[in-house]
Amino acid sequence: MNDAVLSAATAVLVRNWRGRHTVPAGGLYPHQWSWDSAFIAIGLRHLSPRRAQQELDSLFSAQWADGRLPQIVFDPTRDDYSPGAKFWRSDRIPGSPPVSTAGLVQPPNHAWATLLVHESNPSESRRRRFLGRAYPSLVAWHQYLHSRRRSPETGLAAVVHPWESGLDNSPYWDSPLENVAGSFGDDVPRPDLEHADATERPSNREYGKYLYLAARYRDANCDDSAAACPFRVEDPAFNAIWARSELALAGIAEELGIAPAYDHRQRSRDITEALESLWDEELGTYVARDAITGDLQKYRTVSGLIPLLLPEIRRGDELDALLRGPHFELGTSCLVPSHDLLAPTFDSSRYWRGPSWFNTAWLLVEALTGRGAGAEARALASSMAELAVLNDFPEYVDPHTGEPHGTRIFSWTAALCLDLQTRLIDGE
Ligand code: 9WN
Repeated sequence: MNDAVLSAATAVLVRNWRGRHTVPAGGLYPHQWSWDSAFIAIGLRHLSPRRAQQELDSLFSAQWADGRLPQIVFDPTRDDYSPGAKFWRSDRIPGSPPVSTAGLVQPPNHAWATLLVHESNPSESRRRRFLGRAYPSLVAWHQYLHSRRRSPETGLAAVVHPWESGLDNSPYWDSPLENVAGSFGDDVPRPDLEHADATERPSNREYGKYLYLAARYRDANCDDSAAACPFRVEDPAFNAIWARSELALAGIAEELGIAPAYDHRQRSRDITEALESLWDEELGTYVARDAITGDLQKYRTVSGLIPLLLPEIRRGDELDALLRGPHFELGTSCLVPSHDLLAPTFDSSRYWRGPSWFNTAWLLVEALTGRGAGAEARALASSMAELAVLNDFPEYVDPHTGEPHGTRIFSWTAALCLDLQTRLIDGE
């Protein structure tokens, strides 16, 4: 099994490599995606630390003048994804990079991935001055989040579009999206449906809102002011990943032997503390908050469990219990469902409204390891490998049956299984 995982995962990453970056999947996602690249680099580092560095370097070279790392860097030879380069026309937006990109962002897992890539081969990393090049980009990226996305009142960063969360059609966004008055309507381009079944993807109604919000943001030159952003939501996973990456930035500055640009550990603590305002006592989990209405979005989702990653999170014991209880059934369900198994809104095949994903499972393997639950972490890692190899590295699976959904030959599924196989399972 071990060799089968390694060789099959390697084949996926070789097939999806495009010279300087890896596409998430050749058909459905033919460009470079931001948080995908960071997850992919975490796996690639075991095959080729140099390729893992290139993966991140190519994303950093698409950074905007204000520090943002874009959600998508477009491959100019592909015009079969919507919304693509022609929709964004980023060359007309002040501060955009020389390559075509989307104007939105994705969760900030990059500093964490950068440190992990360095640690896989420190001498090669030092020889190529990888961290020295990455650190200023990562600081600028985090400062963008701090200065342009963070609310001084809550201390948390907001996403201005569901795509920015990476958990695109989570029930968290239902009510904030309903409050957005405009829409492109239901008749929108859906090239994604050529690669995945309509029952496994967001609805046309959601896409109408997605495109409206993206166009409005683009037309405001991707300015983060309230007028350009009728959707602003503070998400637990986005902020927890940011706090985790601040710890990695501290480690990078230490490794470089330089004075940090600011106190990264303090910032991580500040975000961790700020997350407490997302705690919902009744549900026993962190939830998202609509930053416009102030309303908590009362759903149990995998996003609310991700703060378990943070060493100083206050409600760790409650989250541990939630993860193992009937709503997520760690050890019984396949991986970790993206949404509460018992909720009326749960849907076992539709994208982020129920199916289990490999990146969130990887994040929870890390969280469990950090909390001393090594046996459960290894069991979760083993079931990731098994489900991945059996089903051609699917994008997501049914939490009850393990049936694969979405696209196949999906890069982060391969990369993260490869990482855990190498580090946790074979490394035992
Ligand atoms: C929009 C690439 C991306 C992931 C997201 C996932 C999905 C895109 C889409 O695919 O989103 O960004 O077209 O549905 O939700 O997390 O980064 O793999």
